[in-house]
Amino acid sequence: METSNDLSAWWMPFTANRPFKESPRLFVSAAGVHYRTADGRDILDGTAGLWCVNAGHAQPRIVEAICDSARTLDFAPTFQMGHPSAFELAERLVEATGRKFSQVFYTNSGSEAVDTALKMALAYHRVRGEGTRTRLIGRERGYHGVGFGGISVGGMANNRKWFGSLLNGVDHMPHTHDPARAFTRGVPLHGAGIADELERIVALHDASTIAAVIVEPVAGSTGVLVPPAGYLQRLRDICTRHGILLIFDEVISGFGRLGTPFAMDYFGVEPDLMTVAKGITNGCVPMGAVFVKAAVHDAFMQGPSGAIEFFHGYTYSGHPLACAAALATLDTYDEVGAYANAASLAAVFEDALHALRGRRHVIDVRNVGLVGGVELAAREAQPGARGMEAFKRAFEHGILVRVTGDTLALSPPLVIERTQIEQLCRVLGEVLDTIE
Ligand code: PXG
Ligand code: PLP
Repeated sequence: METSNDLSAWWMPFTANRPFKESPRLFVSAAGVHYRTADGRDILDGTAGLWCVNAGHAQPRIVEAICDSARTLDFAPTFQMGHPSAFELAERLVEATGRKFSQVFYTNSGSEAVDTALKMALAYHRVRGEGTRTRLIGRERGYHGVGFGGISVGGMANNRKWFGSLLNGVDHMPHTHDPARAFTRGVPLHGAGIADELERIVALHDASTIAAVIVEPVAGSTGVLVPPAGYLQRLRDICTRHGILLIFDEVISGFGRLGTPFAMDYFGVEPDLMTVAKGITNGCVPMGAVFVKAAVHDAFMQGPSGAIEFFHGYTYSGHPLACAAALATLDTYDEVGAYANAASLAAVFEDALHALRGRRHVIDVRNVGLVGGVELAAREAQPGARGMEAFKRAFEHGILVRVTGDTLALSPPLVIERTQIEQLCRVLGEVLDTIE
C-alpha cells in the first residue's frame, strides 16, 4: 500500500502502519490531562499516555529537573563509575516501598526491567549453589514487555508466535479471568483456587528446577484482569514453600495506579523482586527498575570483593536525566497528592465505568483503583475489529482510550477530576452507540 512519503520512514511499534499512515492521529503537545492534536483539538487523556503519565502532563517541577540535569551532567557512565542523583534516587525509591526492598537496579524500560529480574533470579539460585533452578514460570495472558525473556514468560499469543521457540524450560499458569464473573466491581471475591495450578506445575517439574514465578498483580495489557481475593497470597505461599522467587511486574500497577504506592501494598502481598517503569518518571524520560529484597541482593555479595557480582547492565542504567526526572516525579506525586486522589476517586471511577453495563456491545466491565477495562462483544470472525473502531471513534469524539483486542482500557492520570472521569465514561458510552 502507498503511504505518504513523510510518514513512511518510521516503522511504528505495535501499530497497523498502513492504515495509520493513510489517516494519521498526531499529538503535538500536552498539558494536565489533555493532549492537543495536530489539527488543534484537545483530547482528554483517558490512558495517562500509555499508562505512564500518572501526575498529568507538563508538570513544571519535572520539566525543570530534566532541563537542569541536561545542562549540569548530560551523561555519566555507571559501569565502575557513579553520580549522586542515581544513589539519591535509589534511596528514595527504597523508602517509597516502606523499605520492603533494600536495593534498586536501573533499566530503561519495563521490558529491560523484566529481563533483568529474570536474570537476577537465575543467577541468585546459581550463586547459592542451586544452579538446577533454571525454569521460569509465567502466566497465560501475561504481558512482560517484548524482550526475549519477557515474551517467553508472557502469555499473549501474538507477541510470541512469530519469534521462534523462545526461552527453554518456561511454563505458564492459567490466567485468572472467568467470564462467569462479568461485571464484578473491583476485586472478585471468588476464584483464588486457580493459584493452586502453580502447585501442580511445581509437582510436575519439581521445585528444584524452578527459579521464579512472574505475574502482573493486575494484568494490564491483556485487558485489565483483576485477581481474585486471596490469589496473590496463595502464589506467595506456594513460592515460599518451595524456595521459588516471586516477581511482581508492577510496570503498570506501580506508582499509585491502585491508589496505593504499589499493587503489593493494595493486596498486602510482598514479592521477592518487583519490576517497575512508566510512572517512575511520570513517563517523561525512559526508565525502569528492579526492586530487590535484601536476602536476594546479599546472596550476590559473598564472592571476592574485587569481582563483579552481577554481569548485567545497560549503557543508560541510571541515566542522569532519568534520575532527575524520577526524583522530581516522586516529589510531584507527594505535592499533588496523586495516590490519595486515585484512592478517593476509585469509587467514582467504578460507578462511571459500571454505568456502561447495558450499553451496546458491552459484555464485561472490570476495574480496580484507577484502571478499568470495558470488554465489547467481538464481531463474528473479526476479533479486535469492533474494539479498534471504538478506539478510533473515541479519538474523533475527544477522548483517548487504549484498545487491546475488543477490550477498551482506561487508566487516566491520577490527578484527573471527578467531572472528567464522568465525561470520559459518558463519551465512551455515546461512542459505543454509534458503532456496529
Ligand atoms: N511489564 C508490564 C506489566 C507492562 O505493562 C512492560 C512490562 C514493558 O514495558 P516497556 O517499557 O518495555 O514497554 C509493560 C508495558 C498497552 C501497553 O496499552 C502496555 C504496555 C506498554 C505499551 C502498551 O497494552 N506495558
Ligand atoms: N550492541 C553493541 C555493539 C554495544 O556496544 C552495546 C553496548 O555497549 C549494546 C549493543 C547494548 O546497548 P545498551 O547498553 O544501550 O543496552
